[in-house]
Amino acid sequence: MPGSKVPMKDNQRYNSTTPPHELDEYRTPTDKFFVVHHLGIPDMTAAAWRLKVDGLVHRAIDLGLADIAALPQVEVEAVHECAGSPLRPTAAVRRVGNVVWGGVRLKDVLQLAGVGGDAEYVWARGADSGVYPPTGRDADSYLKDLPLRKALSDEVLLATTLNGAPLDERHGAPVRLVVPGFYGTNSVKWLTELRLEASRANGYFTTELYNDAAVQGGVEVRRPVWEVAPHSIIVAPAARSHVPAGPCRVWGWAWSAVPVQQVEISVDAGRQWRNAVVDAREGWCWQRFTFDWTPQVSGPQQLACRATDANGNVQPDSGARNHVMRLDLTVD
Ligand SMILES: Nc1nc2c(c(=O)[nH]1)N[C@H]1C(S)=C(S)[C@@H](COP(=O)(O)O)O[C@H]1N2
Ligand SMILES: [Mo]
Repeated sequence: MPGSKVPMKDNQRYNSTTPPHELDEYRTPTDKFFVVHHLGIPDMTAAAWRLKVDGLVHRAIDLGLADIAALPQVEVEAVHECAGSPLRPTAAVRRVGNVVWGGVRLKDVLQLAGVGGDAEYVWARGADSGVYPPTGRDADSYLKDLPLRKALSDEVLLATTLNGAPLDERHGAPVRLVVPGFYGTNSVKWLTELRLEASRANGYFTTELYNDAAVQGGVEVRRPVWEVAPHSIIVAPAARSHVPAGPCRVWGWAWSAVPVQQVEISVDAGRQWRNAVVDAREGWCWQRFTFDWTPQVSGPQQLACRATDANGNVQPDSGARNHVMRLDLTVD
């Protein structure tokens, strides 16, 4: 509500990461699903929750949970990946999970207000506020933006459930945005406002942080951290494990904003690469890959995996949030 700021329950910046070898189920159970918040957790109660839809709309509206419950309810299973620290965009944290979200389509909510002809972006605001500890900057809310075309896509939800249970407060209860195909940072938790605008939001977490420097035609450009780049992780064998000599099944998960078409495995520290078998993508989920390996020598070995997506984008070797994962183990 304008002017009435939601108090914070705690001001603790928080993140948790599940190691790849524990992500051994197609659907990540909620207790193994990572959590990230930059400013802490706001003190939101379901009864008091309101969502404003305003800006370039035909009529500004204000919704409560009963209005959300009255819209068609849908589920989307999707991979959810954190882009990592916005201050270290080239570090790979591999903070990821594959979960089922339930709720309503963002487009159905926007249509209640009517999208104005000049609207190009949807700004999404969370109720959390306060200091972002790594830089000391005071943020008066967590504000992100989406291109309107993505916002109107069927897979983008205002979620009220996670893995079939009511969303818990750490994951953004009572209502959060979920943007399959885009990095987790865009999936605003504790959502309180959707605003249609002709330009990008000028928030700290939109146009200052979370923009990658890139060079395009010799000119330096800044690219919003939106679409997920191809990525893959080895689930088994685990890093630093000992595997017996003899046949060994190497397997893991691969994903990207578009389907992954190839995963290659190296068992010799990146000198040679061979194709793994990759399952087809279902919806917005990650894809399983498997590779049968019979080690030829015993002792320390290094495995690596590398995904290529349907647009031909391939994981870089180093220096990116999605750079190739390498894993050391010992063959006994
Ligand atoms: N309101 C709000 N939404 C937020 C954040 C936040 O700090 N505040 N963190 C974002 C980041 S960086 C990620 S990766 C995801 C994490 O979602 P999860 O904790 O449900 O896994 O939430 C995003 N949404
Ligand atoms: Mo994140």
